[in-house]
Amino acid sequence: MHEYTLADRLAADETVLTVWSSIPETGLLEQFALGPFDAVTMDMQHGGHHIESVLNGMVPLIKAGKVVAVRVPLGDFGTASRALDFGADAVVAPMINSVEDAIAFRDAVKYPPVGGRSWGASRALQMRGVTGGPAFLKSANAKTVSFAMIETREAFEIAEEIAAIDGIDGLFLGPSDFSIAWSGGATVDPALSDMQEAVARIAEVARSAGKHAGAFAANPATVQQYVESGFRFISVAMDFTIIAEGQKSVMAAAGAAR
Ligand code: 3PY
Ligand code: MG
Repeated sequence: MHEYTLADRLAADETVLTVWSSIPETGLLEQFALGPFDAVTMDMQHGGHHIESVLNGMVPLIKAGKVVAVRVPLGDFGTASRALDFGADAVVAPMINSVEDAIAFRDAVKYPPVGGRSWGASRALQMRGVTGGPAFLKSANAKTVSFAMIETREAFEIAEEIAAIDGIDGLFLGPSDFSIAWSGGATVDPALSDMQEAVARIAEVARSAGKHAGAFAANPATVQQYVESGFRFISVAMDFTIIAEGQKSVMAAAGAAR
């Protein structure tokens, strides 16, 4: 089994690229365990992942030394705590729109004295090869990463306050929801040009607070733009897009484009 690595890699300012996993199949996650992505983010908010697929799906990934992140359902911080108990490296909480939301999230995922996470991480200890509760208690807050998603104008306005909270390790941009908010509901467009300065500002706010910046790149061609802005944990593509593109490219290579 492998130790947690995401926190160390981000602290070293490495870029960690993740696939966004929506299809709750361990067999598919095994393929990502063998593939080129640094990380897999299992999506329980809009994707099909559920508690059992997260529990089972992270096994081949951890064995292969991949970073495992879980995006939890809206407002479901208890599930964030469980994902960490199972052995996840990182948890991503959507729509953190107030300091109260951020504190409730923090309290569920960080042990005292930082938060109020409840003890029960036996599986994480086993999966991560940690011997003894006290050793885990001592290191878990620093080794696991909590990302608060910034997806609305309210969140953007208080991003500095959210980033300053002890136990919130990073801000994570959700560009689709952010574009809906930015345009007052007129459109959904992660590439919205008049929003990009605010997008870069999210990374700047996180980094100046000594925290990490993450983002969902709706288009892999925008990953470098996010890197240049200071984002380091970046989703490159969704699983079903990869499968759709792969099918098309195989058929095209066979001279049978459909
Ligand atoms: C968004 O872009 O709103 C997201 O939540 C990414 O999945
Ligand atoms: Mg969103």
